[in-house]
Amino acid sequence: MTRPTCLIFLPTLNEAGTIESIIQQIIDLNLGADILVIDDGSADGTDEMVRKLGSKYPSVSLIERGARLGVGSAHIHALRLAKERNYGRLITMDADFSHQPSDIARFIAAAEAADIVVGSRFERTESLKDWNLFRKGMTHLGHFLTRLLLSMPYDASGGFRVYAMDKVPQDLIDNLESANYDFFFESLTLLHRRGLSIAEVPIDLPARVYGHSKMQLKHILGGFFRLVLLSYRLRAKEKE
Ligand SMILES: Nc1nc2c(ncn2[C@@H]2O[C@H](COP(=O)(O)OP(=O)(O)O)[C@@H](O)[C@H]2O)c(=O)[nH]1
Ligand SMILES: [Mg+2]
Repeated sequence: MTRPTCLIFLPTLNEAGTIESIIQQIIDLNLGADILVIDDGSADGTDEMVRKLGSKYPSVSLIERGARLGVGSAHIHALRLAKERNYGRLITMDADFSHQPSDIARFIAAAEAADIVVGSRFERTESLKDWNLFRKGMTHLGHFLTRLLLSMPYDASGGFRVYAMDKVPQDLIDNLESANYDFFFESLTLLHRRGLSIAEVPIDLPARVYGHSKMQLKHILGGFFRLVLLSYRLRAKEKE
């Protein structure tokens, strides 16, 4: 059997309500991809569910880190591993059905013509229609600030992505500093600056009906600090 060339990665923190069905839906797509879950010490049995699926499907694997090291840190872990194991593509998505397995085909199609594909919540006016005002406001503010401070025209803060792993420089992965939600704009900005081509695929995000967001105030404040720091560093580099 030839090794799958695509790895699909899902970070989890207490996603017992959705993890089984999202993995099952991905398997049913018959993409021939490996599926990796990195769990950070879920207390609700998420890890047990993934382990069970892993014994049924050899393509499913689990890395248990035991403590909440951050969603960004989990994505960096997945990027490193995808590089190490020579996967051609890494697809990343949330495990709570914010991102739909049925959209993966559109992402793969877009990846034919770009190094990185990101889901965009800003191309359809209805994309966030079920979200509460606070989350909607935060998402739009984030988009406004990444445009303004980082000159990023894309939806830079989402986790539904495809990476062409041979185009992602190893040193760029090694130098990522963001452990939390700031990973998303830090990584995309640096990839963009390195000249990788980026395509956007419009997506809709349903309101979170399962579980709840794991984002905390400290992540929002930390993200803002990271945004300012990154913007400052990029400007300083431009002046060099
Ligand atoms: N491994 C890991 N996954 C996390 C962590 N924080 C969040 N996640 C997962 O990352 C995905 C996105 O997180 P979520 O809180 O839903 O973000 P939001 O939808 O932007 O509010 C979900 O699958 C979470 O379970 C973490 O610290 N470690
Ligand atoms: Mg979510």
